[in-house]
Amino acid sequence: MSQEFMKIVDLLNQEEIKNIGIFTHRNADPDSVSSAIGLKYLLEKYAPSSSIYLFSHTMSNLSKGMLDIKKEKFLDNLDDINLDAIFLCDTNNLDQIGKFPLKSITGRGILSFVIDHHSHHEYTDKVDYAIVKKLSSTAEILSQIYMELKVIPPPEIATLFLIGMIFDSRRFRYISASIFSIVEFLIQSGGDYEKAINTLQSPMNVSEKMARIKGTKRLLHHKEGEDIYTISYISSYEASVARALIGLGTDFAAVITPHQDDEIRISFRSTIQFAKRNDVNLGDLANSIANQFNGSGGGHLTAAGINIKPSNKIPKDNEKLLKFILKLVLSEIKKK
Ligand SMILES: [Mn+2]
Repeated sequence: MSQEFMKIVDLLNQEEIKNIGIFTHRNADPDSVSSAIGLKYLLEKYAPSSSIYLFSHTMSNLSKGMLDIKKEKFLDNLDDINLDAIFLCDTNNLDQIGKFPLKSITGRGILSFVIDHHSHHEYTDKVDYAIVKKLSSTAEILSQIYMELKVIPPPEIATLFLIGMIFDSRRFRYISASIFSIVEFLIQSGGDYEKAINTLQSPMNVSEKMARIKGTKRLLHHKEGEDIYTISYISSYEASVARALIGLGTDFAAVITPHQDDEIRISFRSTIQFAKRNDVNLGDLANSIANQFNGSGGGHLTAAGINIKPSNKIPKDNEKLLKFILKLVLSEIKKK
């Protein structure tokens, strides 16, 4: 992996790169924040004549807490920074990064790179170089690059990497063969495991709890063979509601935020058994559904999401919307 990273470094050093922007997905989670900061530190070492900026559209509360461990500023607009190179970190396409007008600048010959662990997206084929690995987190990809390059991360960055890895691996539920040797490397570099765990233990706020309760009340459920599908809608915290539904015992959950800020978001979750039984990867399912509505989607085997624009094809009535999405999901799964 370090060889792949050095290819990026070569590309950066071949041209006169003044400003590099690192972008991550909207509602940046702990993995994206830790990997973006870790990437910035690495680039400061390997492309020392460039200025490196971090950008995020929005950030989860958990992630904001991580910025107390390592003070870094994430910008929410491009202002008058002229970027010569961009990185997408923990995301693989321009639709996921939110409001930044990158589509208009990427045509102008700036370098673009992807470092990510989500299921494949077409955009990755168009960039100058992409490091995409099926590991449980992007923090793990970056930690491994550090390890191979023998770069010892500062203790705060090692702690952030631990947080990203613990979060995205669902506390080591999803692991790779090398994850524990990477954890060992991070701890030996001064990473604080206890602090990492504590940072992830922030209590759920009242609005999230209410969202889970409302989401459960509005449920549409459907049984197909062994599988129980649940579909619901809520104005925010859709990912949390979907996780809660899996916790309740359902095999598949889709939670919709109908017409929020002129977009519809849907969070999908399933159990591993569901994914195996139906031979389905929710990241691919989300991408396929999003493409039918000119939206964007993607994710992992058992967790994914989409963003689409409201259109005449999509019912405005919430009850009808639930049935509509259930039908779409079932037809995607039957395609298999
Ligand atoms: Mn991630």
